[in-house]
Amino acid sequence: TQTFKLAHAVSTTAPYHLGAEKFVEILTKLAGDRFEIQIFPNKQLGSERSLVEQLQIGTIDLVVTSTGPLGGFVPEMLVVDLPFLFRNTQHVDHVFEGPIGKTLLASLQKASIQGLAFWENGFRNLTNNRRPVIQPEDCRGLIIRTMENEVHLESFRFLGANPTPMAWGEALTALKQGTIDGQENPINIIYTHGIYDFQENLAITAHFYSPALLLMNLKKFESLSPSDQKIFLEAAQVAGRYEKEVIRQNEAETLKKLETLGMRVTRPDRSLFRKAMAPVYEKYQSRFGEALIQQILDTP
Ligand code: EAX
Repeated sequence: TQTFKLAHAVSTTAPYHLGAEKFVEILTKLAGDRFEIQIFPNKQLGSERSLVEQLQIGTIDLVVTSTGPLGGFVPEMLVVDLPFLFRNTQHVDHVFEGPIGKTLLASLQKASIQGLAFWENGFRNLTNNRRPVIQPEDCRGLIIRTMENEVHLESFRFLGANPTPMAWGEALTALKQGTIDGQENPINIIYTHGIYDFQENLAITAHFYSPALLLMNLKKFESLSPSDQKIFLEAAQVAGRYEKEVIRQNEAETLKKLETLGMRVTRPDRSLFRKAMAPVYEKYQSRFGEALIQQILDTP
């Protein structure tokens, strides 16, 4: 039996963890007990950026992560983090299951990473402890934690907020200590990390779509036989579809739970936020190429 270490940085109730367990289940169904996957959840082996670094050198074999920190390893990945780029989950699936997704997965190889499949973190919403957010002006001066992602940081600067980049573990501590005013994450992350305990206001801005990925150390992937590589890719794909369904089917119900748990939910006019963040496109389309951004926007 070949043993692989799989790590992630979210709680064991979060969809990434459920997806990782599904991946193991499917792999076992397809390959019997030839592979043993040990899951290290909940930031045990470090933050997402650190997990990707360890994946590159091979001390960790598989990682589930958001694309948040990936732009620092593979600049092409940053295009997916542009605000209001994805219209809905159907648009998301058409992009990431099509040629654009394949190209993005291939771009990871030069960083010693094999992208096995796109999973999902989700559309990101804004929480804060200072005031309900109805329009961009309400964000003025708010100290908002963002992921370590320059497109996210720039987008919040254009919004008039005061963004500060942090790993997720640091963000949780800062939220508990009240040293920051807010953060932004999908509903499933807000719920599975108890953010409702220390954040009062939730604005359904859905300002970024946050993809996730199941990644594998490239050398380890290439050491597999061609048929076993197919098995790993197939298991990653099927587990990814399961993980997306878990997020999407529970979204409405989880949002109701957040309200019951005391969060005050606002539904701002998202077009105001899109307009406020739009200048970040000018800043980045020279880097990503207008063609790729247009290709994503034109995907049905
Ligand atoms: O990947 O760091 C973040 O805010 C991520 O969205 C979260 O931990 C899941």
